[in-house]
Amino acid sequence: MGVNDVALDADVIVVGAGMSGLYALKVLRERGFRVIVLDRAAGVGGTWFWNRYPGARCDIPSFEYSFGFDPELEQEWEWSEQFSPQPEIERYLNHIADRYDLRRDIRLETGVAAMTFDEATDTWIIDTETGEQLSARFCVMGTGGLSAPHRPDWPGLDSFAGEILQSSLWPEGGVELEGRRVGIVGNGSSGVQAIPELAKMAGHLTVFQRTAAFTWPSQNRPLTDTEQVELKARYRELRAQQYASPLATANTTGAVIFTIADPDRRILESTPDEREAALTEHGFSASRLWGDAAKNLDANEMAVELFREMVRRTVEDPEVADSLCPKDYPIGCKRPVLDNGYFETFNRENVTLVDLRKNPIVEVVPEGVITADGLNELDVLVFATGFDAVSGALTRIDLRGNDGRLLRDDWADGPRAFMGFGVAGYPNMFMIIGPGSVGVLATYPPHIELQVGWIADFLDHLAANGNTHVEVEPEAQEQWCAEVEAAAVGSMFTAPSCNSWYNGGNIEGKARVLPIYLGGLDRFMARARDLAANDYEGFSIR
Ligand code: N01
Repeated sequence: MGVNDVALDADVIVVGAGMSGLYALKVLRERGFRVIVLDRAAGVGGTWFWNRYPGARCDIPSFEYSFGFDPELEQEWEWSEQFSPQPEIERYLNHIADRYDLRRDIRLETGVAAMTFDEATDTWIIDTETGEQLSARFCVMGTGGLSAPHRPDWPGLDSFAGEILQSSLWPEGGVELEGRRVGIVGNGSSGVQAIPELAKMAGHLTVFQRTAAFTWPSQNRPLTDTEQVELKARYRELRAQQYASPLATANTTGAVIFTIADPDRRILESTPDEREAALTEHGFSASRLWGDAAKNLDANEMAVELFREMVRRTVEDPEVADSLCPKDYPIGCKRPVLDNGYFETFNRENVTLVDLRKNPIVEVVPEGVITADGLNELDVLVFATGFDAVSGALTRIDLRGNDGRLLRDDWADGPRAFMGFGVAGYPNMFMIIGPGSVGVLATYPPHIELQVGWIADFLDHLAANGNTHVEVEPEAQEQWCAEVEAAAVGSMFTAPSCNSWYNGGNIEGKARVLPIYLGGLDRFMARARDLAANDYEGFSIR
C-alpha cells in the first residue's frame, strides 16, 4: 500500500536504473507505491550499460551474479559462460526491464543534478539535469558504488589531439582501433580485462602502469549443456546458500575470486619444496592458498613472492617482468582481479609497458604523453583509472538534507551512514548497498534483493502507519560507524601500504576511510532484521 499523496509526482523516486534500481522498481510497484526511476544513461543496466570496453565481463560466476527472485526467470535465462561478458549481462537486465514491464516508470537520459529535502512538507524535490523538477515523499538511491568515473588531472590533457576514452564511459557501438597507437592508463579490474583485448585490436598498445597488479587467471569457459541442466535443477538450493552466506556465494562453485585460501594451510611453516610444488600445481593461484597470509604481513610477503615468481616465469623480458611484479602492498588489500591472458600480453611485439614509478608522467601534448624518458606517440588514450567509489555517486549530486546541509560537506572526512541504509540529517532517503554496508564484498544481485526487500518492508511499515518522516538517529549512526571500524582492524584492507578504492586511497585528497562492514552479509542482514523487529531501532519516525 503506497503513501499515495497525489500532489506529489511519486511516492518514491529511485535514482539509478541499474540492477538496484530495476529491482527496487519491481518490488516497490508490486507493493503499491507509485515509483519513478531516473537515470542519466540512454539505457538500463547501470554498470553494465556504461562499462562496455573491450574485454568487459563479470568475474563472479554467471549464475551467482544473477537474480533469484523469480524461478521462472532462472529457468528461461541461459548463461553461456562461466563468467558472463558485458553484452550478455546488459541483455539480461534489458530482458528484466521488458519482462516485468518496468520501462514505463523509467526516465532515461535524465540524470539527477540536485535533491533537496523540504522539511515543511516531508518531501524530496529532485532537479534533473534536463531541467525538470519532481517531488516524492521518499528517495531510494540505487546509484551504485562504482559509478562515478575518476580521471587523473594530468597537465596538458586537454591539448591531446587524439581521442580520449574512459573504460567506464565506453561509446556504444565501440571504437575502431585497428592500426592505431593506443595508450591505456590503469591496471585494476578494468585495465587488466581491457589490455589483452586492446593489444589484439590496436596497431600498438602502450600500457602506463603506476602500480603492478595482482591478477589471477579466470579460467573462463563456456558452460556445457549438462552444466546448464544441473544448474537449473539446483537453483533453489544454491540461492538459499547465497542468501545465507557472508559473501552471497554458493557453496558449490563458490566465487573463486574471494574464497580460495585454506585457513589451515600456513605458508610460514611451508618448505621451499612445498612452495615449488604449489607453483607447479596451481601457477599464479599458488599465492592465494595460504590461510595465514590474510592476517600476517610476513606470511603475506611470502605469498607475494610466489606471485612474483610466476610473473618472472611468464613474462619473457626480465625488465618488464620486474616492473609487473607487485612490490609494495600486500595480497588481499585490494579487490582481487581475474584476467584472461594479462601477463602473456606483455610478450607481444606490439605492446610496451611504461613503468610510471621509474618513468613518471611529465605532461600530455597533442602528439601523446611525455614521460621522463620522452614522448609516447598516441592516437588514442584510454583511462581505466577507476572510480570515486562508494560515496562519489552521491556526493556528486547537490544533495541537501535538513537545514540545507550538503552531503558532500558532511562526508568531507569520509562517508558516514547507518548500516548503509540512511544518513543522519537526510530524512526519507534510503540507499541500496550504501556506505557502511557490506558493499561489494557480497555478490550484488542477491545482495540487492536482500537490501531492497528490507527497504520495501520499511516503506510498507511507514505507509501502513501513515508516517511521512523517517530519519537516522545520529547516535545509532556513530555507533555503527565505530563497529565498521572495529571490524576492519587487522584486515589487509586497512594496511598502511594499501591504497585502494575500498579505502579512498585511490584518489588523491580523498579521505581515507573503509566504509565497508567486514562482518559478512549474513550477520549484517540478521542485524537489519533485528532492527526491523525492534520497531526500526536507530530510526526516528513520525
Ligand atoms: O579501478 P581500480 P577499476 N596515474 O581503482 C590506476 C569493479 N570491476 O575500474 O593502483 C596512473 O581498481 C590505478 O593505479 P594505482 C571491481 O570491483 C569489476 O579497474 O592507484 N594510474 C589502478 O591501476 C574493481 O575493483 C570488474 O596506483 C592511475 C587503476 O588506475 C572496481 O570495479 C571489471 C592514476 C584503477 O584501478 C574498480 O576497478 C571492472 C593516475 N593518476 C571493474 N589513477 C569485473 O567484474 C588511477 N590509476 C571483472
